[in-house]
Amino acid sequence: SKVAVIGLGYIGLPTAAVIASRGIRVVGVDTNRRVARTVASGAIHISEPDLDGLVQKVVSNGFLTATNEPEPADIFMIAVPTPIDDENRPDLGCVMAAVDSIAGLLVPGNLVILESTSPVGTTEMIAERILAQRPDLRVGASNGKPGIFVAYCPERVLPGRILTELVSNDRCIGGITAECTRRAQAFYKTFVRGTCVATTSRTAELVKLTENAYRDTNIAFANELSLICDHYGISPWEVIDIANRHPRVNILKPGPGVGGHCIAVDPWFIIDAVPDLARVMRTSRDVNNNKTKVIAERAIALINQRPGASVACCGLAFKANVDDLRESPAVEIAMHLAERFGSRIKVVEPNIRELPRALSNLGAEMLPIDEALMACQVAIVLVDHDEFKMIPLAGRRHLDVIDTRGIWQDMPSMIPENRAPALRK
Ligand code: SAJ
Repeated sequence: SKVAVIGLGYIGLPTAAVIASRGIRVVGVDTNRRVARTVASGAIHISEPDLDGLVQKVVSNGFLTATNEPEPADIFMIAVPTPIDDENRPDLGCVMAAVDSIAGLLVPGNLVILESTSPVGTTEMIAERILAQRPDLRVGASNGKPGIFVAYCPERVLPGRILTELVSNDRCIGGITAECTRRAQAFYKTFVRGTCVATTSRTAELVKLTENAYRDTNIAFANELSLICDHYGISPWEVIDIANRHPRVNILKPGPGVGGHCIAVDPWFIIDAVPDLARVMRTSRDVNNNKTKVIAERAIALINQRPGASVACCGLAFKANVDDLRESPAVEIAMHLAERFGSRIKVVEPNIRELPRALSNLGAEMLPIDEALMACQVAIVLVDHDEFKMIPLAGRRHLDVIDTRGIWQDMPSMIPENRAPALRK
């Protein structure tokens, strides 16, 4: 059989490569010509451990090809972005465009799978959209004759561990009909080692949103707690460490806010649909966004107390040990600081080669961690990269630190975010 994967991003490309590595013919489709060309040449345009080698292998042995235009296949997987707009409403434009691009190619027996994070009801909407363009088709099977099969199967891999989690994670698979589910399940079992749990498309859609909303809410609890600790002048790291020794307590880590394109986005797909019911989720979004503002304000207040001091901004990525700057609270905070303090801001981000233009235009420059800590009098830790955790801190007593990730708790001169004297009311 042949699989067409529509969208060659962080999910589509690794998925296409893993399926191709099982000896199944895969065509990757991306409307971005540069992306399609890059993949077709056996190279990759995103950074993810071990993906380069895998793509090179499956392209050179012919199991993975890439192009701009969808072509006939047995199975179509849609893995395109579903962002939110300025009003926090889901933007399904890419999904609908992908559906329209394949509708004309479908023949009875084809399986269409949506992987993109989507509001409840989207998969049913897709099926209706296809049937509106193709009145000759039906969904499911009747009297032994197949129509097309439509199912939802959300991705749930963690960036940085995608190739491992793609195979080992349990999957949740929800078809429009039971036969749709069964067919999609049979397909996923060819490359997933985790359990492929069968359900309905609407349940699968809500499961995906629930997972990320749950994490967002739990991080919000930690972020709220960090401000409460701050009020009392108590270390949040110590409170969490001790509280987590309780067998039924497991508090996540506070930080400078929640970034990435999933956890900070997906709860809105629920909140937008049922605003009156999603009250904790809504508040969690506000709490996490507010944490970013609070950190920016505190950093500005501290830097204002050190006229002329250079400031090491440690980390830009949205989380540890990745190069992904999308929706990163660290970038937002660094931008605020660079807008005010220009060339006094020294950015440290070991995972990227060049500073984003917006920051360099404001006069900020990039330094390696050791040089930055030597040259600066103030350090703002925004990401818990391994490189930062490993840096020896002895002899750096001159530094005033706001450590939003709690990686330098042992540092003698540290001003934990909850104890910055300048900021105590
Ligand atoms: N964060 C904290 N404190 C924590 C944990 C995370 O502040 O204790 C922050 C991170 O720094 C980051 C953000 O939250 O800014 C999100 O990071 P993450 O590692 O929790 O998640 P993502 O966005 O990399 O991936 C998530 C995962 N979802 C869950 O863990 C429920 C992943 O499994 C999903 O596949 C992915 O979203 C997605 O694509 O939906």
